[in-house]
Amino acid sequence: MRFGTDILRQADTLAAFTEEPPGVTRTYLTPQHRQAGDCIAALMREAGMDASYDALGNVVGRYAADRPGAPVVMTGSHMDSVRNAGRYDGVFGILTAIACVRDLHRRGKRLPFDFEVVAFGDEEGVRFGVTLIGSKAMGGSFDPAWLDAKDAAGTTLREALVAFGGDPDGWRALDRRGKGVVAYVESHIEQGPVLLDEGLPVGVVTAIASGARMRVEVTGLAGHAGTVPMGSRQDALAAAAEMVLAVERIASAPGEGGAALVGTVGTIDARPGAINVIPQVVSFTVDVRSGDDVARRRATAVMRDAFDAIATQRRVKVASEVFYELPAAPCDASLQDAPAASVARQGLPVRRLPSGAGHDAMVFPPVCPIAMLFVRCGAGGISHHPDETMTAEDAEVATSVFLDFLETWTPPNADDA
Ligand code: HGY
Ligand code: MN
Ligand code: MN
Repeated sequence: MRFGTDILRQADTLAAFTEEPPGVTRTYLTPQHRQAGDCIAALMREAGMDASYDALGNVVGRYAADRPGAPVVMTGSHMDSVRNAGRYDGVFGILTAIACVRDLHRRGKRLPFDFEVVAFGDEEGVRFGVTLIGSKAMGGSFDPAWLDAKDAAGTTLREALVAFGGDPDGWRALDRRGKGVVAYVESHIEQGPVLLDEGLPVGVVTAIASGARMRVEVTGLAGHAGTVPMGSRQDALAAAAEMVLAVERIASAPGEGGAALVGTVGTIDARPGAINVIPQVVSFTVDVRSGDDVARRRATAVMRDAFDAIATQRRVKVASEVFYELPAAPCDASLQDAPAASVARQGLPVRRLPSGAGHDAMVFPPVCPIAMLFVRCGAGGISHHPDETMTAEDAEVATSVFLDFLETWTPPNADDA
């Protein structure tokens, strides 16, 4: 195998850079971020690329074109993870691209474009609650207010960037709009069961689902668990529990125009957090997705109305804030056709499918057309879980497809950029 075995071995190496062994937890601007970034930069250099960290801790590898003044094609994915993650989410998109460059370099081949591979430092948003930090800076949507976001220890993003050796004010220079980038194409594990169920190793993404994230805080009244009668309680956790079920109920029904929805309460915290005290303040988060922006916005509004009604009925207070919202990102139809043709040249059926997961690609439309390639996940398609898995054979196929795309696609006139 030219690529697959090496890619999985490299993913195993990166998985060891974790804050919470034996699982994979690698968050932004941590020592583990540095370990993974250094390892990826070394792989890039060994493959024949220049590689360096940018101001925000992304690792950027460049494989120069066969001519000066060539347009730029970008790819990449994220090197950070969720808590207790799998080892291929994000990482596969970085390693498959480096494998392509290594093969080109070995053959002494250059492309008609500068090829940039980016290992983004923060896509998941676990540490500071802000997601897609590196890709948003490159896509022109970085918000400097994020520099004051704090992690659980009270460290601001600005402080963490300085400690990491980054430059909190360097985000402006990362904006790639109008800088000759003509395509962004990302490879990623599917993180779902579609390709697995249909017996296909790869797929071509049609669009990336829109997402919104809410913070909700419910305030009731603490009291003695043994003496406060049930009928007179203002139990913040019981109210929050009813709100969590409302999220599930609303997201389970078809959205506006029948659009599919998903809704998740991933974190919840009850205070004061004693076994014999009625909870007074409960905070939880809601993640709402749909391929349709209108349906997602409508469902979010219906959820917030439900929270208000439940709070009134239970004599507690509720405050909800949408702190993150990203529109659905359609992949560029003509650009998509190029990797699709590469799939067909491998003798495989071309399966086009949407992505329910968010990806760095979704913030690049202001820079250039985007396309994505999916590779099959095993174990029922599970992801964001240690059981996330893929095979070396599928890594081989996906990398061969990506390499074929790189060697056959001719960028539009650079003036279009
Ligand atoms: O949440 C997502 O869809 C991605 O894993 N950040
Ligand atoms: Mn993820
Ligand atoms: Mn991902």
